[in-house]
Amino acid sequence: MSGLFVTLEGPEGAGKSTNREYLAGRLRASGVEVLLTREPGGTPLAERIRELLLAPSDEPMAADTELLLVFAARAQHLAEVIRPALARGCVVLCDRFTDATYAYQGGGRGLSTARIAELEAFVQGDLRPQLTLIFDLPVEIGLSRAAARGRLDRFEQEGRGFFEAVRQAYLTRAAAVPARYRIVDAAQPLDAVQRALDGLLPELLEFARG
Ligand code: T5A
Repeated sequence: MSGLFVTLEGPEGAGKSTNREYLAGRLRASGVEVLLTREPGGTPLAERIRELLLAPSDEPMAADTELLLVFAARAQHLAEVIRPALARGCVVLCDRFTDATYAYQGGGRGLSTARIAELEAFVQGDLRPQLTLIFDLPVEIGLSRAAARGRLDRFEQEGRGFFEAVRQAYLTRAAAVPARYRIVDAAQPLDAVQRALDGLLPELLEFARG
């Protein structure tokens, strides 16, 4: 594979969706072919799995069911979108990937990291993002941004302790493998966040051009 696989991560309301277009635009302006996608989702079938995952329901979803649905969507996304785009040499910019599974299903739900790693190896083989930007911010700021948008999805209805564990899991992963992660202070005003992304651009372009 000759492309570059970059993922955007962070807790709820961190600004990933707001900033992914910005980053894609900056990369495209520099002559790079970018494929912008997201998880869970990214293909029609995986988007249907996303609906199952996000819709509040009277029947509680077992944590293992949630984990398997996340990886089922990922298998489809990898087969239909991510692997072909990387093979074409694109920069794949993906809003959430398996770090979110370690953070939400591992940190938030308390599922075993070893179990997640088994599924990661099964579904992805040795494919991992080359670079991951973590949009980090205090939980209460992210939740109030998410709440301001209106109706909460199934994850957003979790309590503060869940999101503190999610945030901590992200930061722990970043600290363990600092070469792969860049932390962006997402609590800043949007223009400051975008200046920080501009600062990462030369490095991203260097990665993309090999
Ligand atoms: N999930 C996902 C798992 O549990 N396991 C997995 O393996 C995967 C892949 C996805 C859910 O699925 C879970 C995690 C998630 O809960 P989603 O809707 O994609 O659902 O959830 P998020 O990715 O969290 O999307 P959000 O929209 O909540 O967060 P974003 O994208 O980080 O935030 P964004 O850009 O929508 O911004 C939120 C609001 O804040 C404002 C924006 O205008 C917007 O209104 N904003 C700012 N305001 C002030 N200052 C800034 N700097 C701002 N940046 C954005």
